[in-house]
Amino acid sequence: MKTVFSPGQLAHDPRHEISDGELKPAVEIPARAEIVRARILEAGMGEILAPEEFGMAPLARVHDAGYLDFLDSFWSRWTEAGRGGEAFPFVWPVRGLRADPVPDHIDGLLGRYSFDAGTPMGEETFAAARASANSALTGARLVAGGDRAAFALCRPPGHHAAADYYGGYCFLNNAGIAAQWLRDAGAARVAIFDVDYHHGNGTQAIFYDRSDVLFLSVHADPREEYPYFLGHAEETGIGAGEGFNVNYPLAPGADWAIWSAALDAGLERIARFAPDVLIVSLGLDPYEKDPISRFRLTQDDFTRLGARLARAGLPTLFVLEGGYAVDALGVNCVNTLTGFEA
Ligand code: Q9C
Ligand code: ZN
Repeated sequence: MKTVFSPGQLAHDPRHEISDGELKPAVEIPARAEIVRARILEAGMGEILAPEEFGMAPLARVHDAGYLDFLDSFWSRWTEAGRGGEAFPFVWPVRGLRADPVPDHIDGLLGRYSFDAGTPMGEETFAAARASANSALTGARLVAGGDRAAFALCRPPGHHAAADYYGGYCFLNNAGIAAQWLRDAGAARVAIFDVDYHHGNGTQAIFYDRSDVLFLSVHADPREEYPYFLGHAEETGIGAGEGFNVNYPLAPGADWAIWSAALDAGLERIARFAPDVLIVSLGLDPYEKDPISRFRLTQDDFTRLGARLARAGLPTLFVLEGGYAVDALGVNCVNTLTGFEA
């Protein structure tokens, strides 16, 4: 299958993040994408294409206009306020405070449009996030055009970003943007299966009231793990979306036997939904040696994952999400994709 990737995605190059309440070296770094790209070339997996430019319109189908304007104007506002380094939010409109009116000052805007302090922003962040979304959109166009599958090597990732907030290293919801684009291109139903270790809170929130996009996620139980405030089993959708959101929270420590039982349950739900396209939010952080995660998938389990996804028999767009065991990312990614193609 073809891979879509732009070197422009590397321009977001954070130094630090706030993790577990402390300032630490950033883990969502350009090397993640470079290692995956190198392994794809080494494995002779197929062509690597540069994304096409889709402009702002497909982003605005999913994201709030004020949020996109904030991302676009962030660096000029930040430097006008006399700042120059990477930015972290530090005040939020939580219960009892007001998210509307939107503040004018950049410090207020950072809090209004984020949900965690773990996600650094810099001068090139929005350009890199746009390039990442263009990779997802180009992959969607390949699948819509008849390719059995495509791999969008998205970085920065997307699944924690909702319509009007960033966080969890995510700024634009690449999988959600691709899903909406596919709907607009004529797909009646799209399923998004999120296998990242962390719950895809942003994707869930975007499609929560809709029955045309089925969202499913296998992830660490939010009682015990980030993002803590979404991803429980009882979140099943609202209104027209009731029954079209499916969470499989698992206790930390889950191995392939436990994890793949949830995977199979999700695939059964997808079969009943009968989508035109499947999007896989491919987080590689369920890996046993991932530095920030506590599931126990082995390198061979990723091959098994690809093979099981292939059995759904659907046109499939893989969109990279998390995964931080940098040396193993390439192997686990290519194992999934070749497992699918075998
Ligand atoms: N000990 C993605 O995988 N830090 N984002 C959690 C918990 C944030 C992960 C620290 C993790 C965000 C795309
Ligand atoms: Zn993750």
